Amino acid sequence: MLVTPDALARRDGRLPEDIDPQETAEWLDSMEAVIRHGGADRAQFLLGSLIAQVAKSAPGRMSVGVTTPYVNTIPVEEQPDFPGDRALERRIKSIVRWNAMAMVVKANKTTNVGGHIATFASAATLYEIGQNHFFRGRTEAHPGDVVFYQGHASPGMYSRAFLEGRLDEGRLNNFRQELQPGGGLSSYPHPWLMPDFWQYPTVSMGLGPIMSIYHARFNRYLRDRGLARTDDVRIWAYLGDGECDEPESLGAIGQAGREKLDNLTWVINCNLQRLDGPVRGNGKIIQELEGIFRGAGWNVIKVIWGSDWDPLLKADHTGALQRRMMEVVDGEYQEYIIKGGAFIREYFFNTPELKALVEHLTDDQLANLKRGGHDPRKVYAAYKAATEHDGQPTVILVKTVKGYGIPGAEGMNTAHQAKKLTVKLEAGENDLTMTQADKDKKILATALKLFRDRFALPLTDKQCESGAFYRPADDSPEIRYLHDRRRVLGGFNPTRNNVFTPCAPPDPKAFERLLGGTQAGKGQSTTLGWVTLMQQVMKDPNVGKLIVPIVPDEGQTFGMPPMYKSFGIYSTVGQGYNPVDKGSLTEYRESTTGQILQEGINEAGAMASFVAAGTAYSTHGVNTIPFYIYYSMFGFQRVGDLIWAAADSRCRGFLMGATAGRTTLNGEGLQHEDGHSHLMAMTVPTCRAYDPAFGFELAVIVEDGINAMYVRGEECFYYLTVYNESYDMPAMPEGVRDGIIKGLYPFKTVRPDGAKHEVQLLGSGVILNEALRAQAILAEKYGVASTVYSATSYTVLKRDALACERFNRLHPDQPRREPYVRQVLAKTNGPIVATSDYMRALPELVGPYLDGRLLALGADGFGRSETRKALRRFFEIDAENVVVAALTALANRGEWDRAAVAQAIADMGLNADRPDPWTV
Ligand SMILES: Cc1ncc(C[n+]2csc(CCOP(=O)(O)OP(=O)(O)O)c2C)c(N)n1
Ligand SMILES: [Mg+2]
Repeated sequence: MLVTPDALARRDGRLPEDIDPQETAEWLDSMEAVIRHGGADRAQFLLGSLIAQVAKSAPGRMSVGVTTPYVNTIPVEEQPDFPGDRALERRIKSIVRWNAMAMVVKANKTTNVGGHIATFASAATLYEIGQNHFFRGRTEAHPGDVVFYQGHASPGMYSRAFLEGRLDEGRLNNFRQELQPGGGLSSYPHPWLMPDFWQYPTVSMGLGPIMSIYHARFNRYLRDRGLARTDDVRIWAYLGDGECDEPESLGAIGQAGREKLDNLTWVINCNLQRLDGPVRGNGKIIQELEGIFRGAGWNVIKVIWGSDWDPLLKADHTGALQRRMMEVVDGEYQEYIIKGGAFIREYFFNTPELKALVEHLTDDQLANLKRGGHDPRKVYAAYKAATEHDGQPTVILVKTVKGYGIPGAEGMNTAHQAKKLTVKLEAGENDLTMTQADKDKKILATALKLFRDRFALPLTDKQCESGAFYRPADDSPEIRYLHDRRRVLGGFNPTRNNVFTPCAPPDPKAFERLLGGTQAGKGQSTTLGWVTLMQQVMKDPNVGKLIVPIVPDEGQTFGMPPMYKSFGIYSTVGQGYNPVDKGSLTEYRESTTGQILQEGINEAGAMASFVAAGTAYSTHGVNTIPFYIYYSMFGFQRVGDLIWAAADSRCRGFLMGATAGRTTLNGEGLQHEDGHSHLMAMTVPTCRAYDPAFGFELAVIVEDGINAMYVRGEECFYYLTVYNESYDMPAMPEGVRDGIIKGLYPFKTVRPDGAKHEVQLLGSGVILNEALRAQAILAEKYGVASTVYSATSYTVLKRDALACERFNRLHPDQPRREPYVRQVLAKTNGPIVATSDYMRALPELVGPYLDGRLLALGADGFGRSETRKALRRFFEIDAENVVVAALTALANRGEWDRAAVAQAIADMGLNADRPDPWTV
């Protein structure tokens, strides 16, 4: 029985319905008989022959095995009529091509800012069909389709926006020169840089694809939870074939298949080339991708051949042409592009039978037999079929030519990097007395004219040679047509909704529970504190339903199961089984209205969900508030590029780095123990990173964070580390709220009677407890007074200090601004010692503002498995090391005797001669 993965996926894992059991039984009986009498090999042969027969009789229609023949999936008979004006659309497309090319060529005449011509050249038809017939714009009634444009194709999008009158010539002149007066155009899609144009960043290969899948899934979530009407919204993603090698590109396609995301369409531009050369020179990328996608439950539509091939395939009675199409590898197909018609006749049509098939065609006609992606009818048919397909996401695999129509670049391995046009000058033109500059000018002018002629652009030689931008008059048929089409489709695309509508603030009551602290002896970890907080905030009348908890298969580690039961895990299909823990308080409850996104072991996917949820304020006008909780080690380090893309997307929300710290997640060892994510968080300009020590700090930061992002409209996101160590949580002291948010506040002062010396101790996260313990030892054993501060955010302290420093530097005649960290510490006495579960470099960020008083300890080096106590001693961040550091710092100021420090090292049980912890 042939059961293809495709058939299985379409039928929820059940076998297709048997509409004629009698006939089935006869077939099965025959096969039984073959196996009995002829053996398994004979059965295998017969099956193979059957498959070949099916493939021939219904090419591309029936999936027997995971791939179909190397022909278009949609047969000519099922191709719909093309609804547009083909001639006009071609003229518009040619103009878009011209301006896109001119923009890059211009930019590189006088600068070295770069740009890409070949990518859009190969994809122009793919985008123009979308623009004239499919991509919906944003209207009052419809949020518009979301299109993840291939990053390197951006000149094409700018060029179209220029024709649409949305960008002027000045902007085009400043492509990749964003700091010029009047503004420029960003190299690639960057919502941060062009907030009312680009919706999502895509240029880091693989991120657009994975984000598009989770965006499509999040649209289902919004619909099923009644938060937004998303049924009619389509997510389009444009990918390069080379891009598919990125693990992020294909890593989540199973999710889209499983969840039947038929609101998702991918268009993979298979120009067979990436940056350096062929994507699969020795194979066939389209066939490889077809198998992968079909296996993952996608609807696959191949657009390989243009209409010129249809009569040839029709005349191919023996299947010889189809076989030849299949046996030629991509490397050879590339050669045909550059070698011309005679070569194609000789080497592709390489048998008398094949040669006979094309004897009526000239060499030029052979060279012009188009690939499917340059044929609007074929592309339109594929898009239409994709948008009408139910129950599966669709991938359209389109064969094109990289650098299509670009003189000197078409089909060449160098096409990707081409920034100008080249041609070989004719003998007569190649005058030996010409200077190189004149020669270059001549080459460019000749190439531009070739481009003009190929695409029949109405440009004079003079316009052409100067590479001038071209826009027909507003009342020209081209511009009128283009506007009519976009009007029908609802408006322009891409456009980003840059209007943020604030929501009502959460009731402060939701945060109160954590402010009171825990009962003595009944400690709590900050991670569990977060779970407690979530359970309150998710019931808040204003923001409760907007909270989107996201977790990648670590919920049990973080104590989340009670949330599974009360809020449910979102599933597009609900729960078709009884969970084994049914009825318990921690029941694994899946539901179509569940609020939690449980992503499986998939930090990249979870991050993509975070982006979808954290940008819904823009895409859908819904202020969903994602809280993505994960092992802190597997965040910035593992999916840092997605976090960067989230920031670029102007994403809001909370990243919760759980089981944080190099010594606190004590048993898990080197790969799990995070002592540096805070340094990485600081590198993301819109990320506000906090390392709270107590439940009340967490509550204050989360409340202020929600208000900052969703009520006051600040464009940022938060990173909070939470730990899995339980200890008594104090109640919030008076007057510390502001300090918690600004990154530093004094928590406790101890001044023993007659104290002559004083130190300031900074602690963060759980390691604040070590600072407190050191404070007690310093007071009791050494008579030293101290104040312990909770340093909740070195990032926030640093950014404030940088802003003050910059202001002071540039405004020498105005009153100096004092960084907040100085406002708190400058007037205090004695040295400042900092300790945390993070690297020394973190507290040292504020060192320059503390008059040389800071001595930072930290967990530098690889983690390892041990008890917390042993690890904190190992990394020299525990109370005893803080004590010695404080006495050393006093000795450095001449306030303590060095011999007494040596004694303290012995008293504290420290080994002075062990190697640096970061070297072992
Ligand atoms: C993560 C990442 N790695 C490398 C690059 C550099 N890069 C930009 S485009 C490109 C080749 C793209 O080839 P393909 O995906 O086939 O797109 P095409 O231009 O052929 O349509 C590469 C390697 C990148 N942008 N992102
Ligand atoms: Mg490519």
